[in-house]
Amino acid sequence: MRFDILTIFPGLLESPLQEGIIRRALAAEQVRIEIHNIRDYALDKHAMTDDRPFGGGEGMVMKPEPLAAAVADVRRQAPGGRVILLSPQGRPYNQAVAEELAQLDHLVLVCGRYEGVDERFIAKYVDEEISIGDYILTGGELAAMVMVDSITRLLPGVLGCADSADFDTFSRGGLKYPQYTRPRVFEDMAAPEVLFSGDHGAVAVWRLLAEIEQTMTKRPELVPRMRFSAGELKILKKQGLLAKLREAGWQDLPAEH
Ligand code: 9D3
Repeated sequence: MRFDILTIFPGLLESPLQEGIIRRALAAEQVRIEIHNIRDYALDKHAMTDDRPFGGGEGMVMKPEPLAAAVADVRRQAPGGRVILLSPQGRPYNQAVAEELAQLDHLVLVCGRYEGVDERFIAKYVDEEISIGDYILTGGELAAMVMVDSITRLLPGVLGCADSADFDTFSRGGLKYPQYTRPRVFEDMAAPEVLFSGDHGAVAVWRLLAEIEQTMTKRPELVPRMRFSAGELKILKKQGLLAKLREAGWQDLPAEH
């Protein structure tokens, strides 16, 4: 996967890419990330990237020409990427969108600033607008980082098998079970006894029940979409939990995959 990121604040994007899994994926050339300073594509001697809105009003608007020149330069280097504008008006981002975009091999992420971007640039150059949620950021840079982070970890070979263990939880559609590590007793709180039993079956049952409890308590709206294997359903039936799940809106629908 190649990401090209267009921004007037390249410094905002540098350090998140220099640590952890993203750094490792860059070193292994599983992902390539090119940051472009929009200011380098400004035409006038002051390198202006924004201007006052036609019709008056608060704030500034990003000028179309530097953005268009930056996209043209990216296309010269690597044709054919999907151009995404990070914008409060965009399609809501979630794991399904991340999985969809992880299938592509080139994304061009345009980070807006100020009150917005000249609509003519959007009309001609932008394939899609994406928002990362209903809260107000100061610009698209952190949103672009959220996309790079969430998409990169989905690319083949980026996560080791151990890291990708959360796959089973996502496939179940609810929250993950609580985790514990040493010390066994922390500030008078002991970790659950079953985790020391050495009984892998008992641990699996405890984790299954803990996931249902976590989801019902913290994210009840996710319960209706939870999916269980035949083996898990047998356990839940034995535990008398199916009625409780149904009360919470759960329906035993056939698996989607
Ligand atoms: C105060 C200005 N707002 C008027 C209601 C409009 C506005 C313009 C630009 C609000 C935020 C921004 C900057 N935000 C982004 O560029 C952005 C964003 C966001 O704010 N929330 C969630 N996802 C995204 S993606 C890009």
